[in-house]
Amino acid sequence: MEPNDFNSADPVAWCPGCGNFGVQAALKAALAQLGKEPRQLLLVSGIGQAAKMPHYIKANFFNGLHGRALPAAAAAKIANRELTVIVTTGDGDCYGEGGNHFLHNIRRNVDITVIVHDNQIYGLTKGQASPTSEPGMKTKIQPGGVILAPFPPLETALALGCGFVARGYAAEREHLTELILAGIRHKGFSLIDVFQPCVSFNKLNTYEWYARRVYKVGPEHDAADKTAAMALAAQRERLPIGVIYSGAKPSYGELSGLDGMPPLVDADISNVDINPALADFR
Ligand SMILES: Cc1ncc(C[n+]2csc(CCOP(=O)(O)OP(=O)(O)O)c2C)c(N)n1
Ligand code: SF4
Ligand SMILES: [Mg+2]
Repeated sequence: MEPNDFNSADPVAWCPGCGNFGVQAALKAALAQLGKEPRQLLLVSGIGQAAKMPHYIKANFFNGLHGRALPAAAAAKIANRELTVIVTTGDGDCYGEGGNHFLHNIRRNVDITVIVHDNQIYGLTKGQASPTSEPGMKTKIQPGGVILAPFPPLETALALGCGFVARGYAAEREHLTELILAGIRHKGFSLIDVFQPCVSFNKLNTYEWYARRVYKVGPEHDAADKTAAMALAAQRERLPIGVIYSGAKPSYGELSGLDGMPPLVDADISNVDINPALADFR
């Protein structure tokens, strides 16, 4: 497969220069290397600029409510574990409006890959602070600057026992491609938080801002060492990108016994009569 095999016919409505283009290119390259057909993939999203991604990639997709991508993705994977299920979501969508789903789907550990386009702002709604906005950043809604400490996605995921925690940068496409592939190949919930400059509304966290801070995690980091992972995730001056943590953990399919059974999508429902159940709702 080639990246262009995943081109969609939909016109792209992102601003020129948006970091989302880098994430899109990395995702298409990763899917090409994975070698699966578009029909074997499911992209799931909620609402936001990041959540438009499934429109711009040729694959099955489900575009649902703001913050609600994760339960839909987990349910689809449980029903049809042959599908490769990938969520493309924003920092607001995943950590704010969908924060509770984020916490409990890490615990649930269904085998899905979650790519968070972390532009540290609400892009679609034109520039309000998001859960990951820097303190002091001024917006139209926060004219005196953000006063809250940011939500720490990597540390939160590690504290909840997430089996794969990574961070990428939209301008480091080949590096991000490798992270996405590693996340897809990990069995269980995998988180890839991606720094994604929003050139129209985030005038603080620009390409130049990230270039001064982002660095690649070197081979000296042992991604199986959770204490070392937590120390990396806690860095605030320099910002590490790479696989922060990777470790085996029983997935939902293994814990529930579903992995040993035929997938729900293949179940024989010819003898199932749902009318009595529906009657309860009349
Ligand atoms: C429940 C709900 N709350 C608020 C909104 C309005 N809304 C739509 S997108 C959005 C913010 C999106 O920000 P983010 O998830 O970071 O995505 P981005 O556009 O930055 O990629 C908001 C607040 C909504 N659609 N539904
Ligand atoms: S508003 Fe920001 S996040 Fe949305 S498309 Fe434009 S640059 Fe990208
Ligand atoms: Mg955002």
